[in-house]
Amino acid sequence: MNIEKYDTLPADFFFGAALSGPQTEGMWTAMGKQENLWDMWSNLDLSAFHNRVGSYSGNDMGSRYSEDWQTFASLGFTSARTSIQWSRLMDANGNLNPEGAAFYHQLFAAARDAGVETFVNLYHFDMPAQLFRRGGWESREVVEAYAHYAATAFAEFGQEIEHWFTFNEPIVEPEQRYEQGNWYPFYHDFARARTVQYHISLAHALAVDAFRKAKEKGIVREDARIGLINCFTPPYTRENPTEGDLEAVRMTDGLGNRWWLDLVTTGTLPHDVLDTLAARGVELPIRAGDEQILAQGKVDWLGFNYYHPARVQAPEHDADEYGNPVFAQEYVWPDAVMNESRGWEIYPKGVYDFALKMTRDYPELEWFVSENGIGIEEHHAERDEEGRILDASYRVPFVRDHLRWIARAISEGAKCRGYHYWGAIDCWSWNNAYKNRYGFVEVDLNANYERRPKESAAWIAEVARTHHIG
Ligand code: BGP
Repeated sequence: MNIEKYDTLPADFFFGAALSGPQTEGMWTAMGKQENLWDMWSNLDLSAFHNRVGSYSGNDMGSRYSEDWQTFASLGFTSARTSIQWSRLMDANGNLNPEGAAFYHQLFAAARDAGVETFVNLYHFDMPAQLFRRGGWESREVVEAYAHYAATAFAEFGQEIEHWFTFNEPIVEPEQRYEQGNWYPFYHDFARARTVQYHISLAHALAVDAFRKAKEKGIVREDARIGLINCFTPPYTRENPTEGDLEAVRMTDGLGNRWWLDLVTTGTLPHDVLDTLAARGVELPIRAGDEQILAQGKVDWLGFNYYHPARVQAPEHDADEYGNPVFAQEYVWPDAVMNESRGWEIYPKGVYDFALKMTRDYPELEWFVSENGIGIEEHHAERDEEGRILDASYRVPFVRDHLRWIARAISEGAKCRGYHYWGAIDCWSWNNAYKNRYGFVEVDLNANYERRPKESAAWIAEVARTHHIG
């Protein structure tokens, strides 16, 4: 496959950065911010975080945002997506926190001054702690609270922001917190995870509904659009698969990908997945009227975060040690190229395969690559005489290969409009904290978060300006 010949992206293709409030802002108790789940976990057990760097730090963007927006502009980026922190915008009574609102007005204004458009996401794994104590995403009351928060954000920033997103990666909290027990509160409960997934779907749809109503009333701009962002994993299995392998692909794809794609294009959830869940005794908390709520979930466009594929096969056991149903197990592909720092497979063709799947199955859907990037341990990184991190040997091929496959997908009809790089300036990565660095720009934790371009920065700036994938 001669992928090198796909070396140009369309003139109107946009480049930008992806980031989130909890991973960048810091200032975790300032401006009336309430505790969120990350602060709560950091307070409970700092040793769970790499080098004991808890949620408090962000990457100091809260005080350096003017500099950071200018840095994005200097990389040739015309947009950047961050998130509003629910725990900063709203107070403990569910009312607007004016100090939090003022912070975001300043943040967005500084982006405009730098010539960067802010895309705003409303939720990035950051449940306010007091709402978690009241049931979190397992509770309808919290779903309603989210819808109220979303409507408040539309009212406050509706004239400033054109691009809105309800959720980042809504599949991640069900998996990490409720099913796989990796993140606080460490549950291993498949059924609770699906309840959370279902409630987040309702919350998404209620927020879209609030957005449409706000638009009708002129509360949000006429040109405003709303979308959802998810980490879609193109699913693969072994060559010459058994029926069981194909079934593993169906459910992996169904729960992680089609669930959200169907929701945002048709306002429904995939019937085959719901049927299989019911057949395995997994009950969703469905109430009368929910169908009408979900029907509001259709979006204007979609964000596709792409890091790695899913390689699965038929499971050896159909239940795990906790009694949860198991639909698939990992298939170790012998040819896989791994990012050893993160434990994720590097497979640039996956973005193309999934793009063509969307083009085929959801032909009207417009989308962009809303996150992609490579996080490498740079603790002992090689540096040049000026102290610049020499990262081009791995970061450039990673981004270049993904961009080429995107260019090819576009040439075959994919409605992909742009590319946002994750963590363009190094940031805090949840419990990995600063272990793996994604940035074109280094954040020096030993020098008060000082920023310094890495070797790859000049390369991406050139690509973003010329649209030539050199
Ligand atoms: C995505 C999240 C981001 C970001 C990124 C990199 O799943 O949306 O918040 O963190 O992955 O992953 P990590 O930070 O775990 O290395």
